[in-house]
Amino acid sequence: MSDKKGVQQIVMALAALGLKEVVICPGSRNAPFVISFNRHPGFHCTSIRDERSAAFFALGKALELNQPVAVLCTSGSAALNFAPAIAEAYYQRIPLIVLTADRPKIWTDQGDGQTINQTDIYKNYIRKSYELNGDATTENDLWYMARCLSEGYHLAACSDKGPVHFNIPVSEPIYGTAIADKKQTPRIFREIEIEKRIPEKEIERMAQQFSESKKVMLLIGQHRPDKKLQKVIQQISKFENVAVLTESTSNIHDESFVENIDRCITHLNEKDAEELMPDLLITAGGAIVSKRIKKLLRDASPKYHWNVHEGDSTMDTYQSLTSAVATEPVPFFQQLLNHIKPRSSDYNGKWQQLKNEKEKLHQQFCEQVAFSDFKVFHTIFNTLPSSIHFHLANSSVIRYTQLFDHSKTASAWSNRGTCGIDGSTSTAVGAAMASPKKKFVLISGDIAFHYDKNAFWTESEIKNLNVVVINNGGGGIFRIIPGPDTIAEREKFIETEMTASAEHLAVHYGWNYMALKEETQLKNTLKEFFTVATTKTILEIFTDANQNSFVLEQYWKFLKEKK
Ligand SMILES: Cc1ncc(C[n+]2csc(CCOP(=O)(O)OP(=O)(O)O)c2C)c(N)n1
Repeated sequence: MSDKKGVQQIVMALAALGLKEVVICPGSRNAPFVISFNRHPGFHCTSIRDERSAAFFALGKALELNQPVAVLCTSGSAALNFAPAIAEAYYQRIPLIVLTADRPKIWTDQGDGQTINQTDIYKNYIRKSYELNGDATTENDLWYMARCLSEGYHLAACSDKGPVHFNIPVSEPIYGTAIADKKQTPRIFREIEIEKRIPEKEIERMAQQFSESKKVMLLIGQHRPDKKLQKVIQQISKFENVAVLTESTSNIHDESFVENIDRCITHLNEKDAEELMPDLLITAGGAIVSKRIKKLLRDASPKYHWNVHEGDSTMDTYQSLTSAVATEPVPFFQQLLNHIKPRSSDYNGKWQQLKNEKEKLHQQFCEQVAFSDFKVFHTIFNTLPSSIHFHLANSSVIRYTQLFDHSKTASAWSNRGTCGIDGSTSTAVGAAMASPKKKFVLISGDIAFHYDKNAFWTESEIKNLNVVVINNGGGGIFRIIPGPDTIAEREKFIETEMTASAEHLAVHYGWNYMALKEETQLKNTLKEFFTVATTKTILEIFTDANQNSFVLEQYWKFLKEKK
């Protein structure tokens, strides 16, 4: 290992705490850590050059493995480049252990190269930041480091999931090595996870609210696939007064769920809106994509709103929160299920009727729809085999996905913590590398794809990822949301029209490339892409920006007028 006792202590403590994956960015100041992580048998190290991409890659791995992943960089602006992924991890509550090497503090702001003030550098987006001394040698200092690492690791992994930062100044010389002192076993501690149960009196009060409500809406946001969650929500959905609304990223499915929210609620008249909005809203999971359901619920202001979330239960997205339930959804819903009684209501029936009507109209529209982004998504979701794990870039990709039957996806994920376009590809690459037996497909717009092209700048072999790039000549989202079309600056400054393709990039990084420009080959090409295409294939589908917005507008009109 490095001959620095402080560095040895940090690396050995992280090993003892259970860390396995370390993503390493190049540099010199972090060399003592590079040496120590790489030579320690407990770690799998991946080298990624671009720090922004590396941190998203680590996020994708942590997401997939459901355990902390560390990302390490040298001092200076390298550390700042971790920031976008740290913010994403913060809002998605994904455990990232951020390790930044630093120069000795006495040299901050004294004209030394690659030296910036790294203390609290991520202060708004981090669960906790620690300063550790890589040059530490005394027993007390070494104990202090192991204590901070234990606390931070468990914070990230369990008690307040998310990113935790350790900034570690080390002085020169930095390349010395030594046999680690076996007697120097860091004394770490573990935090015991507590199973939370709602007190009986409370759950009875809540069950009472449930039973008195003729209209109960369960709205499930982004959640990793969870069979137990699916099962308990299916059980609750059998109650007549319950409607369950989900999105592609909820990753739970059932015939009785309303899985295409916007399809059902766009253009609701006042009477229907009143009938369909709940008396009791129960939310669980992370981000909700649909802006329309947020607006409807805010306007409706349900009598009760319970937000069931281990860490963000007090988030009052719908301006109507009455109970913040700070627990995991599965035990809560299981407990609730034991207390609630059926009551007669036509609420579920009304939602099912609406859903079926819109489903028919949707199918009719799809049968005659012209070649466009809409048609591409329709064909993707009609062709995909059930074994594929999707990563969906922001922004029109994740929105189109909500309009189609996504029940066949093995899983769907999107960086909806900050909704950035800066790391979708790197996240997908990280997830794919973490689960080599699964098949992944990233669907991305052209701008998001080019933004994060350094995701492919890795020597590690990617074996289970393909990419669909929807090239609509710029930020297509700005043609399908209201507003940008009212200003002259749209094309140049907002949509940022562009003509580049992904072809040269594919060649540059040794990926296969397929292009599709017309409808005739769409179905067959997608079938081939999903089933036959070898991995590391980029399929670029070119669509017309004007046509895309026109078709989507027609779709909403069709759903409304044909009622
Ligand atoms: C880092 C970052 N910068 C800017 C934005 C604003 N933004 C949201 S979507 C988008 C355009 C995305 O275009 P593209 O990837 O082509 O996808 P499309 O909308 O065409 O599906 C932009 C610039 C953002 N979300 N994140």
